[in-house]
Amino acid sequence: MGAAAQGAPNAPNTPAAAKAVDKAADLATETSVDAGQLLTSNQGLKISDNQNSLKAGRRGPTLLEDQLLREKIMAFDHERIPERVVHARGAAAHGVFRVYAPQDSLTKARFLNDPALTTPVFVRFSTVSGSRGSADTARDVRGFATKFYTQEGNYDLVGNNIPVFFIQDAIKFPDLVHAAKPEADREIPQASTAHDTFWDFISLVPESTHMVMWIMSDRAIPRSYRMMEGFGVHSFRMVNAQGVSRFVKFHWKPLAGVHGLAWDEAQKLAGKDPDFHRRDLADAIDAGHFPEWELGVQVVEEADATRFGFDLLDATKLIPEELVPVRPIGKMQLNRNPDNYFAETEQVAFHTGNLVPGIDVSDDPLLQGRMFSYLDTQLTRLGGPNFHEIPINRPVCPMHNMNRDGFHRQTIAKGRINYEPSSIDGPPIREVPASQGGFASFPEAVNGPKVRHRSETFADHYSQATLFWQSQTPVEQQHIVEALQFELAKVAVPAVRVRMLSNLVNVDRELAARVAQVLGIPVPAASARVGDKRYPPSPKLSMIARGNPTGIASRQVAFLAADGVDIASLQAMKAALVKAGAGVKVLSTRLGTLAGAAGGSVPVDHLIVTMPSVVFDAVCVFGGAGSVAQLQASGDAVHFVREAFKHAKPVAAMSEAADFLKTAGVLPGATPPAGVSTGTDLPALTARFIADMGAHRRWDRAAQQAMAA
Ligand code: HDE
Repeated sequence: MGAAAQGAPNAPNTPAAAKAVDKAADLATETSVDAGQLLTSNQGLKISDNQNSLKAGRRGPTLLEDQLLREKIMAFDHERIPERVVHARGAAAHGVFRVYAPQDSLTKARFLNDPALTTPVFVRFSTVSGSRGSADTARDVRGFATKFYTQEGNYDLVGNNIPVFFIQDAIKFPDLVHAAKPEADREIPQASTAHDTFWDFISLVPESTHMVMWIMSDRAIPRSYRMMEGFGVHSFRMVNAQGVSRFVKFHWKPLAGVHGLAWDEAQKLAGKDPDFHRRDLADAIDAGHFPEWELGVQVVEEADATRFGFDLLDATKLIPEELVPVRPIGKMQLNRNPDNYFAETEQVAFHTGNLVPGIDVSDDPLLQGRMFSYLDTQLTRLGGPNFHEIPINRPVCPMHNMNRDGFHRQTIAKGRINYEPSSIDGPPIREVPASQGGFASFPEAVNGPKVRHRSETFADHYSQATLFWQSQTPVEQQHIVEALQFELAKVAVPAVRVRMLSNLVNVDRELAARVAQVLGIPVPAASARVGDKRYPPSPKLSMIARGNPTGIASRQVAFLAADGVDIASLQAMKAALVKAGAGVKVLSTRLGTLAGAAGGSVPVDHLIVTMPSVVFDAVCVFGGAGSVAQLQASGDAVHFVREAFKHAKPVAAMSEAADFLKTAGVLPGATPPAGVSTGTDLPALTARFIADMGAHRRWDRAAQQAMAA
């Protein structure tokens, strides 16, 4: 453990010592730079030959005594640790959190009470069901796990990008995950729920219906980790200094808006750039486009736990924001990429039980199971009980206790006292009363018989699924219908499809009918249901109706060009887009530089075939007769624009490049389809293009369904 770490054994944890520590400085004590150094063994022995093992004779067998070969191969053989049983695929970043104003009426948590305090954070985003090497853009819920390195200890908010969950009780989690993961006999399909076992389980567990609506929506194929909401999902408690406890639901609201991919695009990205989200996060931070989220809370008095017609302890339910507004309390910014994927992103260990005074858990039976699971899983994954000493996991405040020994212990605890209480060898280690900052669980009164039982207040499985459906815009509803058609069409067992449709009838008859029509089966009778609460639609549940900012910072734009291009227009458009924060790449059919129609040259960034349309947000084609003719002759260029069009992306063409759009079939008549801009007036074209990009996609573009790409 680094000497500068506040968690070092000799650091006192008296209040006077508890000053802010920069997590980056803490990690720096462990950071090593190999560049320019002399090559040594693990023991520091300088190595003279790293190319050849030690042999008996020039062509003879390798000697057992070759300690250098043995050490190197030993390290290599053990580079892998077990991947996370869920959320194996992820990417992370460092950042900071700051509260806007003291939240003392709500919580005594110090990091939520001092606006002058900057709390370091480490955030890991993930998919759930795919393995570590799976594609980023699978249809799946995304993990959104935040570790706050507070002065009172680490606080982990281990959430998702969807505010509800599939199941109500932790005892069903292994079944859910088994059903969603690749099927047990052949281990296929990878990172996809479009298979029999998932829908078999889901159709038999109607409490999952609300969550199913969310994962069939575009929330499950985000454009970027930076463009997702985050949710604590469960009701947690906040407790103030007077001991008053209230329920809170946590929300992360991205300042970049909430945006999704097209499903066809997500599938293609899985092959063309499986690291799409990972790359997007790292590139945005490298470019200085630091992702930001506001932390918000919905607060409910404990006495009101069932006032809204559902139970706040039921993780398949949300509180509509129109019922209880989200109160913004602070802001998080991610501003530094990890230095080493394994040391930081892979070894970070989150735990719902990492709490600080002023934040506590509720009796939600799903959360209760998580309180057990997270510590338990790290024992196997990180190889013993000392994972809290791994640099990314250790707190920035002092840490002292009598936990001892075990695999990989780093701390050298001095003296013979390894128990508490003690009276010899100096002043004893001592407890801290709650009044002085010690953690004390909220003294909730509990009684009742010991039973295996699901509360009757959890029984209504469909009303909020209907709320979600009815809160979507028509385009979003269409995407949900198409996702259900896709997934259920991949189910081979007819009875599973029918049973799922019976559940969907309870959500909305028309929804079930639209799915059934493509499956080629009649709409079955509704399955049994309990409860029928009517909610007014909640626009905040819609990615579109919620309202999003229209800036284009960090959006990626492709310029298609070839020799003979109108360089002046290309440069002027590029300058305008870059000024607005977008990234621009020139793509062509060959690398090198392109000659301009009126002289000059422009460098090519990528071949069209290596950077497909799916990795861009928008595409612009430039004039110059020679350039247009070459692009018209390139199947890859034509496909690029057709595909961008199919995925509802803004397409622009300057002057005679409109002919190229005609060749590509995206400009069928005199009036351009929505989000397709042409013209000879560069400033006007640029303004339209930027406005279209700010709206993300033209999902309403009528012709894209028919586009073959
Ligand atoms: Fe997790 N979950 N989970 N989970 N979870 C894990 O912990 C578990 C649940 C979530 O980036 C595991 O270290 C149970 C809900 C995230 O490292 C494991 C139940 C939510 C991450 C585990 C749930 C989450 C995990 C696997 C049902 C949203 C990734 C590896 C009772 C609120 C954290 C690990 C990271 C990871 C258990 C349900 C979020 C096995 C038993 C609901 C974001 O401990």
